[in-house]
Amino acid sequence: MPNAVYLVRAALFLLFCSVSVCAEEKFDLSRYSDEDLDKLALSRDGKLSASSMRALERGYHLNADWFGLFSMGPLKGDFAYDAKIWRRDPSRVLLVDGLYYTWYTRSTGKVYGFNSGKVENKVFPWDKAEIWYATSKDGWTWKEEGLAVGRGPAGAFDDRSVFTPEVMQHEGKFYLVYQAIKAPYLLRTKNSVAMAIADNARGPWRKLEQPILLPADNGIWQGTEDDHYKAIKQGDFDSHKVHDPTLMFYKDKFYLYYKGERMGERLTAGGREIRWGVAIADKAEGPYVKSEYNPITQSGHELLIWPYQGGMAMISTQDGPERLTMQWSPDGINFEIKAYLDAKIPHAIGLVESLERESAPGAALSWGLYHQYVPIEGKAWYQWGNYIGRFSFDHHDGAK
Ligand code: AAL
Repeated sequence: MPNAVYLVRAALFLLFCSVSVCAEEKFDLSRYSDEDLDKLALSRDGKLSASSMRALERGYHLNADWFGLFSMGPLKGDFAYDAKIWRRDPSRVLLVDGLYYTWYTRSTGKVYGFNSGKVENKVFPWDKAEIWYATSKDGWTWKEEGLAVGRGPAGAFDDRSVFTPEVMQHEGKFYLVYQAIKAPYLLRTKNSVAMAIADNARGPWRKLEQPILLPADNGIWQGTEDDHYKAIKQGDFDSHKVHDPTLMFYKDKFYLYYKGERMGERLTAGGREIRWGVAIADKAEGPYVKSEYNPITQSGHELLIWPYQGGMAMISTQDGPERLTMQWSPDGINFEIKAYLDAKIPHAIGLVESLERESAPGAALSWGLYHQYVPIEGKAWYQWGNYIGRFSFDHHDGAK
């Protein structure tokens, strides 16, 4: 009876094979060419270590053109470092009538952190903040132009802070999407994503009356103490925060990518459990429907995603097991790792929309904006200075 023979063989296999030997026996080497093996310094006759099998499966010898290195430096004019003003989280850079524009979080005043004893005290550089914009003729010297979107009146969903903007120019209109917080700003406070629309890059901006995206409402806090690590039920990946909104017109729909944070946050093999999601709408103003595939990543921090070759390329900068990777997806949802990047990735990158981006995976990153922390001795990281700088990304030629 073939079935009985099969069962006996399977039982013997399970009894006597160590994990790695079994994996090696099951591994289908015929799927790989001599060239694949040679590039990974492997031979068809030799034994395969677990690492070698992983290298073949993940294609470590492929996609060298996706690898590159970032360089970063300061800017001039109003973006030169000012210890009294926090400027951070720059949006994409738009080229409008020969002038570069960017929008960013701007705030002033002492930062206390949480539990300072007074709920009015500013907790982070992005607390009690506004969205301002600046322009530049050459991308190096920037002029701060003024307020784009301010906080709402007391009682409104955005009365405490508006920050971390991203911009989209589409069919003659400008759309700002940004994070909003209603007072008080505590550790357990949830935030929302809001939108403002303008006919001109210089405004005026018309805010939508209601947020376009909210955290999932299916987690349960444990107890009443203001501790965001304590939850009876964690809920969805975005049950606590919806951050870093990034809006794109893609496949005739509006894709709102974002970072989710979860109630009762725990650790993964890559550190903090941070994931990205996407919500999709037929119209720019919404309604936005969260994708059934969410979370679409198991990693990442500030959103960094751009259209490439009919799909979407992205960089997962920090947090999670796939941190420091460049990935690509044919449909904006199902991403595969293409390259493993160097740890020196700029924070909160704002891409330049006018760059040619199809010639190479990193072409969209030729230059752009980011924010830099300026450490101050004896102070916590959230009290350090912030300024907006400029980065470039260069394909790394191993022969050099
Ligand atoms: C950043 C971003 C969002 C967060 C805060 C400001 O790294 O993820 O913008 O809210 O930190």
